[in-house]
Amino acid sequence: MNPLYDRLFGIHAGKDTPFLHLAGGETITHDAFLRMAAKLAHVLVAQGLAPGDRLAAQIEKSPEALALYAACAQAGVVFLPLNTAYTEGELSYFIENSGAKLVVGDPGRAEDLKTMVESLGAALMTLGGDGSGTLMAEAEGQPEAFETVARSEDDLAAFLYTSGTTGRSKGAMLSQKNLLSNAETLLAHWRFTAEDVLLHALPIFHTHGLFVATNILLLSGGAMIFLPKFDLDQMIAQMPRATSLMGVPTFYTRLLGDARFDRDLTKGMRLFISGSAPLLAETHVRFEERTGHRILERYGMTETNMNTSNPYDGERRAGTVGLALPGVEVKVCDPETGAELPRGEVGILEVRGDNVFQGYWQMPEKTAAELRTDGFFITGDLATQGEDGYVTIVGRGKDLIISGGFNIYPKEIELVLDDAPGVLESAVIGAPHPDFGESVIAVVVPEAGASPDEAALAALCKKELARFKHPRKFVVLPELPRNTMGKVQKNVLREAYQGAFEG
Ligand code: MLC
Ligand code: AMP
Repeated sequence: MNPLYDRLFGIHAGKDTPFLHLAGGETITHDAFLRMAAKLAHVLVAQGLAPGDRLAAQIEKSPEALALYAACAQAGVVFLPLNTAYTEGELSYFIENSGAKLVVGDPGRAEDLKTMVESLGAALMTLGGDGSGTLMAEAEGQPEAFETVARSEDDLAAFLYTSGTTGRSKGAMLSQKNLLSNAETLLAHWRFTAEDVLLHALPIFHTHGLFVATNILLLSGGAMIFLPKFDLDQMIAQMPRATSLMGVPTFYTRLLGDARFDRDLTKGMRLFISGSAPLLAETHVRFEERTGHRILERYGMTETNMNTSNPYDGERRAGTVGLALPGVEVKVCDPETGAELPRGEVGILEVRGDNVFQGYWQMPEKTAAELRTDGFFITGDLATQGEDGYVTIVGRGKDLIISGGFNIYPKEIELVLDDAPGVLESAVIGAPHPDFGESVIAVVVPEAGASPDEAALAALCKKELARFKHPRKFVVLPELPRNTMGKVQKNVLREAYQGAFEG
């Protein structure tokens, strides 16, 4: 028995129904997908991977990349997908920290990665967005069936790294039960069936695109229009073939920015879901005016999968993230004492359920700081819950910027800038951005007599940090605003620069 593989994948063996529709017109059936995954599972075993070993993948989105996820499930290997934007330095941390035995990277970066990967005791294979590279070459002669490795619901299925306020990324350990329970809840809640065709334009290295979108469609037996990334023209072209879309708010503001996106184009759609970042109430309203559809907003995290959702049938209330999902408990607590607050008061949201992760890999102190012994996870999000149960996220208790659905922890950028020549200290903040929701501003204080060069700071960020984390604006100040305790007042900076990306 291997619940994750059996329930998501194995049930489709022999089915010649469509699973993936590709932009070029090709369709991959459920059965063909499983046969590809089985071949890959043989490759993993041939590489010496045993159940519980980690496989790190930094690869472009493709059917083969998704089949690698299925292969890991079938072989009992822990899947660790990584953002394709990560630099070599960022990547080496994840490989070392996770103890990954096999790394699958892009063929174009193989030369650069090989030495680093091997020095960390791992092996490197390659997979390109077009299926090129050593992984599929090795899979070529392998059998199309693989004896599924027995696993239990409590075994780990995936690691997803999430950054933290100290700047060190933590590997969130997700069990089979975490993934399956949430997928089953969401399938029922959002009424997915084998008739559904999901327009899939999210990356598959995060919770949203991999677990929320893919796992639900696998469970339902439906199909996905599998686009390599969000491309406005492709979205418009493919929408008439789809029944549903899951996206970050940037998807919806970009669609609304195009006059072709209207009631007629969306008439075959039954559901638009938004999450990963706050959807402006204004976007919700404009969307309904334009299309007649009300976006269904939900709220989740890497550590917890999905926690709350607006209802399918009831009121989808703009500006809220809806109600606790069945099987998930939520409460709003005092940040200092942890005591539950009365309804309507603002506090830190805590959540509990089968969806909540198993802890951070080899970081017991960080796990203890965020995951209570009674099972409640401290999300770090500031929220209120109304008498009727609707939850509204009103801010963040954690120093976090969310740009286009990607999380950016200011500390990581500050650590890079503070090391730059001529920089005394820095403070990184987020400011509203019309396309990405929020974007990054770096406030830099020079050392006495120094005048740091913006181009040099930008170049340093480029070397050290993934593109989406790069500050889009630098500000030089003689000193940072501080309170009487000496703590940097980021709220003062946020207020001062809140219009930086407007107009
Ligand atoms: C790309 N860039 C970004 C960016 N995405 N910069 C900041 N923030 C982002 N999110 C960079 C590009 O590298 C490019 O650099 C420049 O910005 C402009 O790129 P673009 O072509 O406009 O961007 P695009 O490739 O279209 O990507 C935008 C996007 C994408 C919003 C479609 O970022 C995306 O798919 N985001 C989804 C993220 C996601 O899945 N989050 C879920 C996390 S799970 P240059 O050098 O060309 O200027 C989670 C839990 C939950 O949060 O609840 O779901
Ligand atoms: P991640 O660590 O990438 O999983 O991001 C999780 C964070 O995204 C949460 O802690 C929230 O701050 C934010 N988030 C996710 N969904 C929503 C939403 N619908 N509204 C507001 N914030 C959200």
